[in-house]
Amino acid sequence: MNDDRIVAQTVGRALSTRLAITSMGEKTFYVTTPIFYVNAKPHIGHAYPTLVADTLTRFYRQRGVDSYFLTGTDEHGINIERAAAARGVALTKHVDEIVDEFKTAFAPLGIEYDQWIRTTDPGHEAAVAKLWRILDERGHIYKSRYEGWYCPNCNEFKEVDEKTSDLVCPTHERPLERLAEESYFFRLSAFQEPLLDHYAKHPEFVQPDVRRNEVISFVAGGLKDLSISRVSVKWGIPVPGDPKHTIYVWFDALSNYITALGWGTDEHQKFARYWPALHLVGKDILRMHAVYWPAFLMGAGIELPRTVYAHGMLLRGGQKMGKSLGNAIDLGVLKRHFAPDLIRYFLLREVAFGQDGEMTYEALIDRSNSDLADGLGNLASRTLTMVRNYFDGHPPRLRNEEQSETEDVSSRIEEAKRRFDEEFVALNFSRGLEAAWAGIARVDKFITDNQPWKLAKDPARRAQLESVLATAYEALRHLVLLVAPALPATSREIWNQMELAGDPLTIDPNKAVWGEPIEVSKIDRISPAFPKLDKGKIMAEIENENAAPVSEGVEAEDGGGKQAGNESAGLQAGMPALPEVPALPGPPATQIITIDDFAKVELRAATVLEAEKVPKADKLLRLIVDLGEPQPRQILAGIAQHYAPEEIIGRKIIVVANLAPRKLRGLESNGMLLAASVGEDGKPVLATFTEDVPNGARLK
Ligand code: ME8
Repeated sequence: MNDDRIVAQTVGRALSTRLAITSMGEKTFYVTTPIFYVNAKPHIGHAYPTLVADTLTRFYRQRGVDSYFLTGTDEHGINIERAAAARGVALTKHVDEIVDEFKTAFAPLGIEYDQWIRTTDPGHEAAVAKLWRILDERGHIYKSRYEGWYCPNCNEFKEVDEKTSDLVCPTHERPLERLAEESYFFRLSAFQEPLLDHYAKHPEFVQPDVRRNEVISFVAGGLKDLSISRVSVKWGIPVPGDPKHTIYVWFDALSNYITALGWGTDEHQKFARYWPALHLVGKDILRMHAVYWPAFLMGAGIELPRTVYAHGMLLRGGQKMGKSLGNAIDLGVLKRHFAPDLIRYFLLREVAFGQDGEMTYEALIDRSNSDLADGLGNLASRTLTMVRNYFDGHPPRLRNEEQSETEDVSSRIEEAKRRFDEEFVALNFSRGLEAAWAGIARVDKFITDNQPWKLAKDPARRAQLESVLATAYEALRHLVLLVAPALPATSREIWNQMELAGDPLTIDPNKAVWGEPIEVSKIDRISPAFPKLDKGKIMAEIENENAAPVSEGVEAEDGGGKQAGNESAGLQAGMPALPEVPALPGPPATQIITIDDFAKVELRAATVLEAEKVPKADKLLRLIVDLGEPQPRQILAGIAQHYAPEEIIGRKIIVVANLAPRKLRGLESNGMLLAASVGEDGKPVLATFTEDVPNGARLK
């Protein structure tokens, strides 16, 4: 397809206005997750938007909407280059291994995506270059020079006041890097008004509202042109016509949402069929999605996404879980102790989508026991057990002359179905599930009030017993269909135990009619769908695992928790054994540290102001050094046998400035000087500079 046709086709569609975040009236549904950096192991934070996307896709598909779910990996850029270097592994081998690890980690959660895009896919690379050329031809790109600060972990240029800033990335708490190089720029400033206009006309474009307001005030505050190429980064897509430049990794990554559908190629049928998308993104990457991405698309004349929805962060101890802090819940631990549907349910029910939410193993166990074991699981097993015991496994069916109580149950179930759909369409998963559980509670109460176990003892009340169990069984059928997108594995399991025909994930709950004829076989195999979890036992097992040595996987870039160990006896009863995430091969941890490990060490230039021997200590010198700080520091150094005090006064040295203070011979040492250990006796030779360096200058 030529560029003009792409533009004409997409601009036409861009004019249509949509008010709902997602809509049941649409023929197609397209949902995306962020594509994940392959610089660290996957953790539950990555799985979060992915399993939400999976649930939504299953929800729409079950209701007959032609749906497409895209996820994948962001594989270019300086942070990936460094992660591979830190492991001492070739780049292509590194990215392939981490991609496999992501896929293997997601599979046990029941995540079934339609496509896994990789930014190293040749088709993607060609389409990104095409998008660049279109923007260039339309005059949106120019060459200039970038000078400023950059966070290699965010892959973001940072606006900082050099006088007041500590030059550390607030998100990653790591030093910013100085960049001064030739760069291509995108005329983002020209899109301020068109973007504001789009936000005003399409309130659904950025959601939730609180995030929309943030984006509007950011854009209203003025937009600067965006640097979109790097000469100092080689691992990426070359700029068309100027291959010394590499396309900025966010330009490359954001394009995945259309390149995956074949945009810019002759195979663009999926683009025509599914675009525009619902983008699920973490609130940490909202600006790129709600400002840069639509501006690129507008510039190229491509229809904008339908909605960019920013979800909240999963927290641990009040802090964002993630690779930076290394506090993320490990997918290996989750997999060993908790059934996938329980993890899905917890994240959808406990964490209000759009807001931050704390995740703990204890809360996971509590939710499982209250809502799943005692709620849905108990309703299923007691209903099916009574059908087996009182009706030889043949569920009684409803008759026309049912009483008003049965009618009340059916109308509550219909109400649950209506509310569930309304909330899921608005991405309020927690409230949707709450509605389904209100239905479960109503059926439970109905059973308890009618005491079928008593009715079963009296042959004269057989018809009443039939009516009670027919109602319970029918309600369960509707409820299982309803919760199937959130609990795919256990819904299928209960459905099979109910001996119903078909797959609950392909039956639209809104088309299931109360009391309709159904195909059902004899029930005889009943087992609890959600066994009750023993909190004390599981917590002790998890703690033991954390204490025990585990097989070390490589923590690329900044790590993120330990590698999963072997399958333990804690595997949940009734759950199939799941494949272990393979440990990535790599050099032993003692030889290789990551760039972030190194970045933790603060090395600074200093001048020795004073030096004297410490009384009664042969080896120690007490030094007063100038580190460019308001007050000089005291440092104790074990060099007295090799350096006389007067020999080193005035010397320029290198100090580890962020070592915890330590007391030696009653004196506090606030740092450590660097020296090489030379010869057989390990004589220290002080490290220094051959050029003039100001005190306090940082070594990197
Ligand atoms: O930002 N809670 O990739 P990334 C919830 N490659 N979600 C979390 C989370 C947490 N604690 N931690 C991570 C990138 N996430 C880019 C995206 S898209 C064109 C390019 C989720 O690997 C969250 O959605 O750093 C976050 O935005 C996403 O992981 C990206 O992680």
